[in-house]
Amino acid sequence: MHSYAADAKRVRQKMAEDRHRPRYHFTPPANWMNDPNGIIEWDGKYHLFYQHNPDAAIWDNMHWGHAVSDDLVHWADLPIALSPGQGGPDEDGCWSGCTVNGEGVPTILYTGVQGDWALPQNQRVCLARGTNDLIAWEKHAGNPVIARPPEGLEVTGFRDPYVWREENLWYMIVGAGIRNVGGAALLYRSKDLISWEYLNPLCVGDKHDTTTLWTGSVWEVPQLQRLGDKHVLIATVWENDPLYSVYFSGSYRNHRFIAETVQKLDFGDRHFYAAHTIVDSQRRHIMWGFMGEGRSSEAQQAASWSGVMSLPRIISLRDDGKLAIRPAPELESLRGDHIRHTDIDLPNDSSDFVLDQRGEALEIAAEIDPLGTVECGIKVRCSPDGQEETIVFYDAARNRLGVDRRRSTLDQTGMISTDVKEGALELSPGELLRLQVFVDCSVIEVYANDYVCITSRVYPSRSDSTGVRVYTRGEARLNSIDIWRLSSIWEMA
Ligand code: DQQ
Repeated sequence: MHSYAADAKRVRQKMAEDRHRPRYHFTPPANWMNDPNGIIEWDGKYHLFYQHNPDAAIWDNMHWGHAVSDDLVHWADLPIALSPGQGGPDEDGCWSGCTVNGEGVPTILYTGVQGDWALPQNQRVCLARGTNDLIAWEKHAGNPVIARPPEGLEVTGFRDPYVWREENLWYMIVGAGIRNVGGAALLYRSKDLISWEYLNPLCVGDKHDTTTLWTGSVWEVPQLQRLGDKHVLIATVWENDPLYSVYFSGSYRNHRFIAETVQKLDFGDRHFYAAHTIVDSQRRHIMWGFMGEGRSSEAQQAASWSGVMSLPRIISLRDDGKLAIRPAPELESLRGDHIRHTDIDLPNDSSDFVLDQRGEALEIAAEIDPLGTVECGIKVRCSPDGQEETIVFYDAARNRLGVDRRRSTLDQTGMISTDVKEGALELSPGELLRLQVFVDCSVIEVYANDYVCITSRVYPSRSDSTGVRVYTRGEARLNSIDIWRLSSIWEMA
């Protein structure tokens, strides 16, 4: 085994007893991780790169961590791909970017930071080329390939190149903000990935518009994807702090993107951040996001790890302009011990239907007929006495789906996020509520009716908070529920 992988395995083994550390979601071997970067399928393998501080569980000194997978589920750690270079344009950080196939050569375009990162002129586009196994990377001697933001634009951010091929040329958007206007994606063009010509803003938001979902001052990690006969612009809204990931659906013509609708990608807000999407060899659009912690920096440092990658999500576009979002089917390979119940009338009283399956790493799939219910849903990470529980709820009166973590921990320090996050889920008359909930220690990922997602993080204080219950306020019918124990993706022996 490569010595980096052996070291990483030892570190993972040491942390295997940590009750909050996910088992089947990707985490860094140790220390800090944030955005997914430059994911690419190369020679039949999926390569995941990620923003990584290898020295501490805090955001600082960004590198590109690296892992590889044959099946999108099990990952093997590889050596760090990019590290800040002393005296170079990435001296203070190798920030987010993408990987493309540059005429047969794996090529990373990323953000180099030198000096005070808050100044947009210190954020520049750099390039590195890899060996065919994507393990060793050489930075382009002429870095940066884009040295400054376009003349005449007063930008408040300039980072996160995303590159695609169109009519035998390369196109790139860079995430930005235009002062007093709003977030923006700036469009460039190149013949060779090295020399870039600025064209125009691909799209600019309006930070003064509060009539639709607010899209803030800076757009980070923008991506343009063609889905069916439409285009979707994915971006992350930053306003002095990470807020949430959004997608605009609309049209791309004459090198401009015209947005028609804007939606949140995930109602968990900053728990699903910096979404990164690839198209794989099966022509599937696969998306990952960074699931930040919901506990104090001190707790993260004490744990020696921070940050989780979401499960891979397959996205497509529905007729109503919304994204359909489903977990990748490959994840079914993790399913083990299973229970199933069908046709259960949930009475209109306060009792919960307690499931005979417990665990910290579960997948739950339920189909509920809401009948006359006011609210119904699934409680996870429940202690036997119900003192700790996290509630995935469907509020039928308000057409909302949410995650309520007000009682997800008995910890009284106030250092753990305990709020309610929710968003619209409008069931048409007679439509069933279909919930798929992934529980993985401190991770909760909820998929509802194939188009609404809520990602959350919870830190139960009790080791017996492993139960699952179904509840209703008002009469409902549980058509079916399946619960699987899911296995770990890491070989610990
Ligand atoms: N994270 C990176 C930036 C990007 C931000 C720095 C998004 O390149 O804009 O770690 O989370």
